[in-house]
Amino acid sequence: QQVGTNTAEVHPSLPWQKCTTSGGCVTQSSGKIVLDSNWRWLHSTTGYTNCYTGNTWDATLCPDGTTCAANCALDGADYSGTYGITTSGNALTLKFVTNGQQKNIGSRVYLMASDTEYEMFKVLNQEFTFDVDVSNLPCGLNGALYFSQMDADGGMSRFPTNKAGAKYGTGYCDSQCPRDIKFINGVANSDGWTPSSTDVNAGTGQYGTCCNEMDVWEANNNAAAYTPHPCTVTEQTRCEGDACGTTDRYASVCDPDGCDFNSFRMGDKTFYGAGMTVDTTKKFTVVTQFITDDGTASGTLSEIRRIYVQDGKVIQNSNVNIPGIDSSINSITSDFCDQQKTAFGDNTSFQDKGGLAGMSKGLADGMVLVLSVWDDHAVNMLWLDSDYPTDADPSTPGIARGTCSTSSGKPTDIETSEANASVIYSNIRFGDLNSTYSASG
Ligand code: IDC
Repeated sequence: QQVGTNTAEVHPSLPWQKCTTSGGCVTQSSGKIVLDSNWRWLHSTTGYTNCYTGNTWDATLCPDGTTCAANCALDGADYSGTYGITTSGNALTLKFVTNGQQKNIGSRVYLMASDTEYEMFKVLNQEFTFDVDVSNLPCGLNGALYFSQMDADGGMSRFPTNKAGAKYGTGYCDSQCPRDIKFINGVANSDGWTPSSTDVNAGTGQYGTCCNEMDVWEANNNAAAYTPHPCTVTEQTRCEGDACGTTDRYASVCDPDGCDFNSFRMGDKTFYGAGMTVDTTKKFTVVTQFITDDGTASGTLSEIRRIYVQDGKVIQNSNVNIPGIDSSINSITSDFCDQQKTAFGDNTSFQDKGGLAGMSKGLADGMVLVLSVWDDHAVNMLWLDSDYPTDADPSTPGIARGTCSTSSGKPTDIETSEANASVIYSNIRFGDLNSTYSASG
Protein backbone atom coordinates (compact mmCIF):
# COMPACT_ATOMS: atom_id res chain seq x y z
CA GLN A 1 0.00 0.00 0.00
CA GLN A 2 2.50 2.52 -1.35
CA VAL A 3 2.09 6.04 -2.71
CA GLY A 4 2.24 6.91 -6.40
CA THR A 5 3.33 10.25 -7.81
CA ASN A 6 1.66 10.48 -11.21
CA THR A 7 -0.98 12.93 -9.98
CA ALA A 8 -0.42 15.21 -6.98
CA GLU A 9 -3.03 14.64 -4.27
CA VAL A 10 -4.72 18.00 -3.67
CA HIS A 11 -7.56 17.80 -1.14
CA PRO A 12 -10.53 20.02 -2.03
CA SER A 13 -11.23 22.52 0.70
CA LEU A 14 -14.48 22.20 2.68
CA PRO A 15 -14.72 24.76 5.49
CA TRP A 16 -17.18 24.01 8.29
CA GLN A 17 -18.15 25.62 11.58
CA LYS A 18 -17.66 24.83 15.27
CA CYS A 19 -20.35 26.38 17.44
CA THR A 20 -20.76 27.07 21.16
CA THR A 21 -23.76 28.45 23.06
CA SER A 22 -21.71 31.34 24.39
CA GLY A 23 -19.43 32.12 21.47
CA GLY A 24 -21.45 31.46 18.34
CA CYS A 25 -19.98 29.70 15.32
CA VAL A 26 -16.34 29.84 14.22
CA THR A 27 -15.31 28.79 10.71
CA GLN A 28 -12.78 25.95 10.46
CA SER A 29 -11.17 27.04 7.23
CA SER A 30 -8.60 24.24 7.23
CA GLY A 31 -11.35 21.66 6.61
CA LYS A 32 -10.84 19.57 3.47
CA ILE A 33 -11.96 16.28 2.01
CA VAL A 34 -10.21 13.18 0.73
CA LEU A 35 -11.45 10.50 -1.66
CA ASP A 36 -11.54 6.93 -0.36
CA SER A 37 -8.64 4.81 -1.62
CA ASN A 38 -10.89 2.17 -3.25
CA TRP A 39 -11.74 4.61 -6.08
CA ARG A 40 -8.09 5.42 -6.85
CA TRP A 41 -5.75 4.25 -9.54
CA LEU A 42 -3.62 1.45 -8.13
CA HIS A 43 -0.46 0.72 -10.10
CA SER A 44 3.00 -0.76 -9.79
CA THR A 45 5.54 1.25 -7.81
CA THR A 46 8.05 0.83 -10.64
CA GLY A 47 5.85 2.08 -13.47
CA TYR A 48 2.27 2.38 -14.53
CA THR A 49 1.05 -1.21 -14.82
CA ASN A 50 -2.36 -1.54 -13.20
CA CYS A 51 -2.42 -3.64 -10.02
CA TYR A 52 -6.20 -3.76 -10.29
CA THR A 53 -8.27 -3.43 -13.46
CA GLY A 54 -12.07 -3.49 -13.53
CA ASN A 55 -12.73 -6.01 -10.79
CA THR A 56 -9.60 -8.18 -10.85
CA TRP A 57 -6.08 -8.05 -9.43
CA ASP A 58 -2.93 -8.44 -11.52
CA ALA A 59 -1.65 -11.93 -10.67
CA THR A 60 2.01 -10.99 -11.16
CA LEU A 61 2.06 -7.87 -9.00
CA CYS A 62 -0.38 -9.40 -6.53
CA PRO A 63 0.43 -13.10 -5.96
CA ASP A 64 -0.60 -12.58 -2.31
CA GLY A 65 -1.85 -9.69 -0.20
CA THR A 66 1.44 -8.77 1.45
CA THR A 67 3.47 -8.79 -1.78
CA CYS A 68 0.71 -6.81 -3.45
CA ALA A 69 0.87 -4.14 -0.74
CA ALA A 70 4.62 -3.83 -1.31
CA ASN A 71 4.29 -3.71 -5.12
CA CYS A 72 1.32 -1.40 -5.55
CA ALA A 73 0.79 2.32 -5.12
CA LEU A 74 -2.31 4.47 -4.72
CA ASP A 75 -2.17 7.64 -6.75
CA GLY A 76 -3.57 11.16 -6.44
CA ALA A 77 -7.08 11.91 -7.69
CA ASP A 78 -8.57 14.31 -10.23
CA TYR A 79 -11.57 15.07 -8.02
CA SER A 80 -13.80 16.87 -10.49
CA GLY A 81 -12.67 15.40 -13.81
CA THR A 82 -12.60 11.73 -12.89
CA TYR A 83 -14.92 11.50 -9.89
CA GLY A 84 -17.43 14.37 -10.22
CA ILE A 85 -16.53 15.70 -6.77
CA THR A 86 -16.50 19.48 -6.45
CA THR A 87 -16.45 21.96 -3.60
CA SER A 88 -17.48 25.60 -3.70
CA GLY A 89 -17.38 27.68 -0.52
CA ASN A 90 -18.88 25.42 2.16
CA ALA A 91 -20.71 23.18 -0.33
CA LEU A 92 -19.75 19.74 -1.59
CA THR A 93 -21.36 18.24 -4.69
CA LEU A 94 -21.10 14.50 -5.39
CA LYS A 95 -22.23 13.44 -8.84
CA PHE A 96 -23.58 9.92 -9.33
CA VAL A 97 -22.00 9.06 -12.72
CA THR A 98 -18.99 10.85 -14.17
CA ASN A 99 -17.72 10.10 -17.65
CA GLY A 100 -14.07 11.07 -17.57
CA GLN A 101 -11.45 8.94 -19.29
CA GLN A 102 -13.26 6.12 -17.54
CA LYS A 103 -16.79 5.91 -16.24
CA ASN A 104 -16.98 6.52 -12.47
CA ILE A 105 -19.93 5.46 -10.30
CA GLY A 106 -20.55 7.15 -6.96
CA SER A 107 -17.96 8.24 -4.45
CA ARG A 108 -17.06 8.34 -0.77
CA VAL A 109 -15.07 11.11 0.88
CA TYR A 110 -13.89 11.88 4.43
CA LEU A 111 -13.48 15.19 6.23
CA MET A 112 -9.87 15.93 7.16
CA ALA A 113 -8.35 18.04 9.92
CA SER A 114 -5.03 18.26 8.05
CA ASP A 115 -3.58 16.72 4.88
CA THR A 116 -2.61 13.60 6.81
CA GLU A 117 -5.34 13.11 9.44
CA TYR A 118 -9.08 12.73 9.46
CA GLU A 119 -11.11 15.07 11.62
CA MET A 120 -12.29 13.10 14.66
CA PHE A 121 -15.76 14.08 15.85
CA LYS A 122 -16.90 13.49 19.43
CA VAL A 123 -20.61 14.08 19.18
CA LEU A 124 -21.90 13.10 22.65
CA ASN A 125 -23.89 15.95 24.23
CA GLN A 126 -23.38 17.85 20.96
CA GLU A 127 -25.30 18.36 17.75
CA PHE A 128 -24.31 17.96 14.10
CA THR A 129 -26.01 20.06 11.44
CA PHE A 130 -25.78 20.37 7.67
CA ASP A 131 -27.83 21.52 4.72
CA VAL A 132 -28.66 19.05 2.00
CA ASP A 133 -30.14 19.26 -1.47
CA VAL A 134 -31.61 15.92 -2.54
CA SER A 135 -33.83 17.37 -5.28
CA ASN A 136 -31.68 15.66 -7.92
CA LEU A 137 -31.36 12.34 -6.09
CA PRO A 138 -34.13 9.91 -7.10
CA CYS A 139 -35.25 6.39 -6.08
CA GLY A 140 -32.45 3.85 -5.76
CA LEU A 141 -29.77 6.37 -4.83
CA ASN A 142 -28.45 7.08 -1.36
CA GLY A 143 -26.77 10.34 -0.43
CA ALA A 144 -25.25 9.36 2.91
CA LEU A 145 -23.64 11.41 5.67
CA TYR A 146 -22.42 9.30 8.57
CA PHE A 147 -19.73 8.59 11.12
CA SER A 148 -17.44 5.54 11.04
CA GLN A 149 -14.93 4.64 13.71
CA MET A 150 -11.86 4.70 11.47
CA ASP A 151 -8.33 5.47 12.69
CA ALA A 152 -7.43 9.17 12.42
CA ASP A 153 -4.32 8.31 10.37
CA GLY A 154 -6.10 5.71 8.21
CA GLY A 155 -4.36 2.95 10.17
CA MET A 156 -0.77 3.88 9.23
CA SER A 157 0.58 3.64 12.76
CA ARG A 158 -1.18 0.39 13.68
CA PHE A 159 -0.33 -1.16 10.27
CA PRO A 160 3.06 0.14 9.07
CA THR A 161 2.75 -1.56 5.65
CA ASN A 162 0.07 1.06 4.93
CA LYS A 163 2.25 3.90 3.60
CA ALA A 164 -0.66 5.88 2.16
CA GLY A 165 -2.67 6.70 5.30
CA ALA A 166 -5.46 9.23 5.57
CA LYS A 167 -3.87 11.40 2.86
CA TYR A 168 -5.04 8.81 0.33
CA GLY A 169 -8.30 7.92 2.05
CA THR A 170 -7.31 4.54 3.50
CA GLY A 171 -8.65 2.68 6.54
CA TYR A 172 -12.36 2.55 5.79
CA CYS A 173 -14.68 0.41 7.89
CA ASP A 174 -18.37 0.31 8.68
CA SER A 175 -21.01 -1.84 10.32
CA GLN A 176 -21.62 -3.92 7.17
CA CYS A 177 -18.01 -5.20 7.52
CA PRO A 178 -17.51 -4.56 3.79
CA ARG A 179 -15.39 -7.09 1.91
CA ASP A 180 -15.07 -5.02 -1.26
CA ILE A 181 -12.27 -2.96 0.32
CA LYS A 182 -8.99 -3.44 -1.58
CA PHE A 183 -6.61 -2.96 1.36
CA ILE A 184 -7.33 -3.86 4.98
CA ASN A 185 -4.76 -3.55 7.80
CA GLY A 186 -2.01 -2.64 5.33
CA VAL A 187 -2.51 -5.83 3.28
CA ALA A 188 -4.23 -6.21 -0.09
CA ASN A 189 -7.52 -8.10 0.08
CA SER A 190 -6.52 -9.88 -3.13
CA ASP A 191 -6.37 -13.41 -1.68
CA GLY A 192 -9.51 -15.32 -2.56
CA TRP A 193 -10.88 -12.28 -4.40
CA THR A 194 -14.15 -12.95 -6.25
CA PRO A 195 -15.09 -10.42 -8.93
CA SER A 196 -18.67 -9.23 -8.50
CA SER A 197 -21.16 -10.72 -10.95
CA THR A 198 -23.17 -7.49 -11.01
CA ASP A 199 -20.56 -4.75 -10.63
CA VAL A 200 -17.78 -4.32 -13.19
CA ASN A 201 -15.71 -2.34 -10.69
CA ALA A 202 -16.08 -4.39 -7.51
CA GLY A 203 -15.45 -7.75 -5.95
CA THR A 204 -15.07 -9.31 -2.52
CA GLY A 205 -11.98 -10.58 -0.77
CA GLN A 206 -11.36 -12.94 2.09
CA TYR A 207 -11.45 -10.15 4.66
CA GLY A 208 -13.90 -7.48 5.68
CA THR A 209 -13.43 -4.34 7.76
CA CYS A 210 -15.78 -3.65 10.66
CA CYS A 211 -16.44 -0.76 13.00
CA ASN A 212 -19.13 1.20 14.79
CA GLU A 213 -21.20 3.32 12.44
CA MET A 214 -23.66 6.13 13.09
CA ASP A 215 -25.75 6.88 10.02
CA VAL A 216 -26.82 10.49 10.51
CA TRP A 217 -28.42 10.64 7.09
CA GLU A 218 -29.19 8.09 4.36
CA ALA A 219 -31.62 9.59 1.88
CA ASN A 220 -32.86 10.48 -1.55
CA ASN A 221 -35.77 12.69 -2.62
CA ASN A 222 -38.27 9.98 -1.62
CA ALA A 223 -37.13 8.64 1.76
CA ALA A 224 -34.69 9.28 4.59
CA ALA A 225 -33.39 7.34 7.59
CA TYR A 226 -31.02 7.88 10.50
CA THR A 227 -29.62 4.77 12.12
CA PRO A 228 -27.10 3.82 14.83
CA HIS A 229 -25.24 0.53 14.13
CA PRO A 230 -23.14 -0.67 17.12
CA CYS A 231 -20.43 -3.34 16.98
CA THR A 232 -18.79 -5.54 19.58
CA VAL A 233 -15.38 -4.40 18.31
CA THR A 234 -14.10 -1.07 19.60
CA GLU A 235 -11.92 0.13 16.73
CA GLN A 236 -11.46 -0.65 13.02
CA THR A 237 -11.14 -4.44 13.00
CA ARG A 238 -10.48 -6.91 10.20
CA CYS A 239 -12.93 -9.82 10.01
CA GLU A 240 -12.88 -13.13 8.22
CA GLY A 241 -15.63 -15.67 7.58
CA ASP A 242 -18.64 -15.61 9.87
CA ALA A 243 -17.42 -12.57 11.80
CA CYS A 244 -18.02 -10.55 8.62
CA GLY A 245 -21.61 -11.80 8.46
CA THR A 246 -20.83 -13.51 5.17
CA THR A 247 -23.10 -16.53 5.41
CA ASP A 248 -25.31 -15.43 8.30
CA ARG A 249 -25.91 -11.66 8.25
CA TYR A 250 -26.40 -11.64 12.03
CA ALA A 251 -23.27 -13.64 12.92
CA SER A 252 -21.26 -10.49 12.23
CA VAL A 253 -19.41 -8.59 14.97
CA CYS A 254 -21.53 -5.58 13.98
CA ASP A 255 -25.24 -4.81 13.80
CA PRO A 256 -26.01 -4.69 10.07
CA ASP A 257 -29.64 -3.49 10.37
CA GLY A 258 -29.34 -0.76 12.96
CA CYS A 259 -32.20 0.90 14.79
CA ASP A 260 -33.55 2.99 11.95
CA PHE A 261 -35.86 6.01 12.11
CA ASN A 262 -37.44 6.52 8.69
CA SER A 263 -40.53 8.75 9.01
CA PHE A 264 -42.44 6.91 6.27
CA ARG A 265 -41.66 3.49 7.75
CA MET A 266 -42.62 4.80 11.19
CA GLY A 267 -46.09 5.67 9.92
CA ASP A 268 -46.05 9.29 8.74
CA LYS A 269 -46.40 9.05 4.98
CA THR A 270 -46.74 12.80 4.32
CA PHE A 271 -43.74 14.07 6.25
CA TYR A 272 -40.77 13.70 3.87
CA GLY A 273 -40.88 14.02 0.08
CA ALA A 274 -41.71 16.35 -2.79
CA GLY A 275 -44.15 19.02 -1.55
CA MET A 276 -44.39 17.43 1.91
CA THR A 277 -43.68 18.86 5.39
CA VAL A 278 -39.97 18.51 4.63
CA ASP A 279 -40.06 19.38 0.93
CA THR A 280 -37.35 17.49 -0.92
CA THR A 281 -37.64 19.63 -4.05
CA LYS A 282 -35.44 22.20 -2.33
CA LYS A 283 -32.62 22.51 0.18
CA PHE A 284 -33.25 22.05 3.91
CA THR A 285 -31.28 21.82 7.14
CA VAL A 286 -30.86 18.57 9.09
CA VAL A 287 -30.05 18.80 12.82
CA THR A 288 -29.08 15.70 14.82
CA GLN A 289 -28.69 15.89 18.60
CA PHE A 290 -26.79 13.28 20.62
CA ILE A 291 -28.34 13.47 24.10
CA THR A 292 -26.68 11.70 27.04
CA ASP A 293 -28.18 10.36 30.25
CA ASP A 294 -26.41 12.89 32.47
CA GLY A 295 -26.32 15.86 30.12
CA THR A 296 -22.53 15.81 29.75
CA ALA A 297 -20.11 14.54 27.11
CA SER A 298 -18.94 11.82 29.50
CA GLY A 299 -22.44 10.41 29.93
CA THR A 300 -23.99 7.56 27.93
CA LEU A 301 -25.97 8.19 24.76
CA SER A 302 -29.67 7.99 25.65
CA GLU A 303 -31.42 9.68 22.74
CA ILE A 304 -30.72 10.75 19.16
CA ARG A 305 -33.02 13.60 18.22
CA ARG A 306 -33.79 14.95 14.74
CA ILE A 307 -34.94 18.46 13.81
CA TYR A 308 -35.33 19.96 10.34
CA VAL A 309 -35.28 23.60 9.26
CA GLN A 310 -36.68 24.75 5.93
CA ASP A 311 -37.94 28.11 4.64
CA GLY A 312 -37.29 29.78 7.99
CA LYS A 313 -39.33 27.19 9.89
CA VAL A 314 -38.09 24.75 12.52
CA ILE A 315 -39.77 21.39 11.89
CA GLN A 316 -39.80 18.78 14.66
CA ASN A 317 -39.32 15.19 13.52
CA SER A 318 -42.48 13.22 12.71
CA ASN A 319 -44.14 11.23 15.49
CA VAL A 320 -44.40 7.48 15.31
CA ASN A 321 -47.80 6.18 14.15
CA ILE A 322 -47.49 2.40 14.44
CA PRO A 323 -49.63 0.03 16.53
CA GLY A 324 -47.58 -1.13 19.51
CA ILE A 325 -45.22 1.85 19.59
CA ASP A 326 -45.84 4.87 21.85
CA SER A 327 -47.20 7.64 19.61
CA SER A 328 -45.41 10.34 21.61
CA ILE A 329 -42.05 9.10 20.28
CA ASN A 330 -40.24 11.10 17.58
CA SER A 331 -36.62 10.15 18.27
CA ILE A 332 -34.31 7.17 18.75
CA THR A 333 -34.15 5.89 22.33
CA SER A 334 -33.66 2.37 23.68
CA ASP A 335 -37.41 2.27 24.29
CA PHE A 336 -38.09 3.19 20.68
CA CYS A 337 -35.68 0.53 19.39
CA ASP A 338 -37.16 -2.19 21.60
CA GLN A 339 -40.73 -1.30 20.63
CA GLN A 340 -39.89 -0.97 16.93
CA LYS A 341 -38.08 -4.32 16.68
CA THR A 342 -41.01 -6.01 18.44
CA ALA A 343 -43.75 -4.24 16.47
CA PHE A 344 -42.08 -5.02 13.14
CA GLY A 345 -40.85 -8.49 14.11
CA ASP A 346 -37.32 -7.46 13.10
CA ASN A 347 -34.08 -9.13 14.16
CA THR A 348 -32.71 -7.73 17.44
CA SER A 349 -29.11 -7.44 16.27
CA PHE A 350 -29.13 -3.78 17.38
CA GLN A 351 -29.76 -4.75 21.00
CA ASP A 352 -27.56 -7.88 20.72
CA LYS A 353 -24.53 -5.89 19.52
CA GLY A 354 -24.72 -3.35 22.33
CA GLY A 355 -27.62 -1.01 21.56
CA LEU A 356 -27.36 2.71 22.22
CA ALA A 357 -24.81 2.14 25.00
CA GLY A 358 -22.57 0.30 22.55
CA MET A 359 -22.95 3.07 19.98
CA SER A 360 -22.12 5.51 22.75
CA LYS A 361 -18.68 3.97 23.33
CA GLY A 362 -17.73 4.40 19.69
CA LEU A 363 -18.99 7.98 19.64
CA ALA A 364 -17.08 8.78 22.84
CA ASP A 365 -13.80 7.65 21.23
CA GLY A 366 -14.30 9.88 18.18
CA MET A 367 -15.39 9.00 14.67
CA VAL A 368 -14.68 10.10 11.10
CA LEU A 369 -17.25 12.00 9.00
CA VAL A 370 -18.09 10.21 5.75
CA LEU A 371 -20.04 11.72 2.84
CA SER A 372 -21.06 9.56 -0.08
CA VAL A 373 -23.39 8.85 -2.94
CA TRP A 374 -24.06 5.23 -3.89
CA ASP A 375 -26.36 2.76 -5.58
CA ASP A 376 -27.09 -0.68 -4.22
CA HIS A 377 -26.02 -3.81 -6.11
CA ALA A 378 -27.39 -6.04 -3.34
CA VAL A 379 -31.02 -4.92 -2.88
CA ASN A 380 -31.54 -1.83 -5.07
CA MET A 381 -31.94 0.45 -1.99
CA LEU A 382 -35.43 -0.97 -1.49
CA TRP A 383 -34.77 -1.18 2.29
CA LEU A 384 -34.68 2.65 2.24
CA ASP A 385 -37.33 3.82 -0.20
CA SER A 386 -39.70 1.00 -1.22
CA ASP A 387 -41.46 -2.11 0.16
CA TYR A 388 -38.95 -4.51 1.70
CA PRO A 389 -38.84 -7.48 1.77
CA THR A 390 -40.50 -7.22 -1.61
CA ASP A 391 -42.58 -10.37 -1.12
CA ALA A 392 -44.17 -9.19 2.16
CA ASP A 393 -47.56 -7.47 2.37
CA PRO A 394 -46.81 -3.72 2.19
CA SER A 395 -49.74 -2.97 4.49
CA THR A 396 -47.97 -4.85 7.30
CA PRO A 397 -46.28 -2.24 9.54
CA GLY A 398 -42.53 -1.95 8.84
CA ILE A 399 -42.59 -3.19 5.26
CA ALA A 400 -43.22 0.09 3.41
CA ARG A 401 -40.36 2.57 3.67
CA GLY A 402 -41.14 4.96 0.81
CA THR A 403 -43.14 5.17 -2.40
CA CYS A 404 -40.46 4.00 -4.82
CA SER A 405 -41.51 0.99 -6.87
CA THR A 406 -40.16 -2.43 -5.90
CA SER A 407 -38.71 -2.61 -9.41
CA SER A 408 -36.81 0.69 -8.98
CA GLY A 409 -33.19 1.23 -8.04
CA LYS A 410 -31.55 -1.36 -10.25
CA PRO A 411 -27.96 -0.21 -10.84
CA THR A 412 -28.09 -1.28 -14.51
CA ASP A 413 -31.10 0.99 -15.00
CA ILE A 414 -30.23 4.03 -12.91
CA GLU A 415 -26.54 4.19 -13.85
CA THR A 416 -27.89 5.10 -17.28
CA SER A 417 -31.27 6.76 -16.70
CA GLU A 418 -30.17 8.76 -13.63
CA ALA A 419 -26.53 9.28 -14.57
CA ASN A 420 -26.83 13.03 -13.97
CA ALA A 421 -28.10 12.65 -10.40
CA SER A 422 -26.17 14.42 -7.65
CA VAL A 423 -26.36 15.44 -4.01
CA ILE A 424 -25.15 18.69 -2.43
CA TYR A 425 -24.08 18.86 1.22
CA SER A 426 -23.28 22.30 2.59
CA ASN A 427 -22.87 24.51 5.64
CA ILE A 428 -21.68 21.83 8.09
CA ARG A 429 -21.93 22.99 11.69
CA PHE A 430 -21.03 21.12 14.87
CA GLY A 431 -21.15 22.03 18.55
CA ASP A 432 -23.23 22.64 21.66
CA LEU A 433 -26.85 21.55 21.67
CA ASN A 434 -29.08 24.20 20.06
CA SER A 435 -26.11 26.35 18.98
CA THR A 436 -25.92 25.34 15.31
CA TYR A 437 -29.34 26.31 13.96
CA SER A 438 -32.12 28.88 14.24
CA ALA A 439 -35.41 29.43 12.46
CA SER A 440 -33.48 30.86 9.52
CA GLY A 441 -31.56 27.60 9.03
C1 IDC B 1 -30.35 -1.90 6.28
C2 IDC B 1 -29.29 -1.08 7.00
C3 IDC B 1 -28.43 -0.32 5.99
C4 IDC B 1 -27.86 -1.31 4.99
C5 IDC B 1 -28.99 -2.10 4.34
C6 IDC B 1 -28.53 -3.13 3.33
O1 IDC B 1 -29.89 -0.18 7.91
O2 IDC B 1 -27.39 0.38 6.65
O3 IDC B 1 -27.12 -0.64 3.99
O4 IDC B 1 -29.72 -2.76 5.34
O5 IDC B 1 -27.79 -4.14 3.94
C7 IDC B 1 -34.46 -4.90 7.32
C8 IDC B 1 -33.50 -5.31 6.29
C9 IDC B 1 -32.16 -4.68 6.48
C10 IDC B 1 -32.28 -3.20 6.87
C11 IDC B 1 -33.12 -2.97 8.09
C12 IDC B 1 -33.51 -1.50 8.23
O6 IDC B 1 -33.35 -6.72 6.29
O7 IDC B 1 -31.45 -4.83 5.28
O8 IDC B 1 -31.00 -2.70 7.21
N1 IDC B 1 -34.30 -3.82 8.12
O9 IDC B 1 -34.25 -1.07 7.12
N2 IDC B 1 -35.61 -5.50 7.60
C13 IDC B 1 -36.18 -4.78 8.56
C14 IDC B 1 -35.36 -3.71 8.91
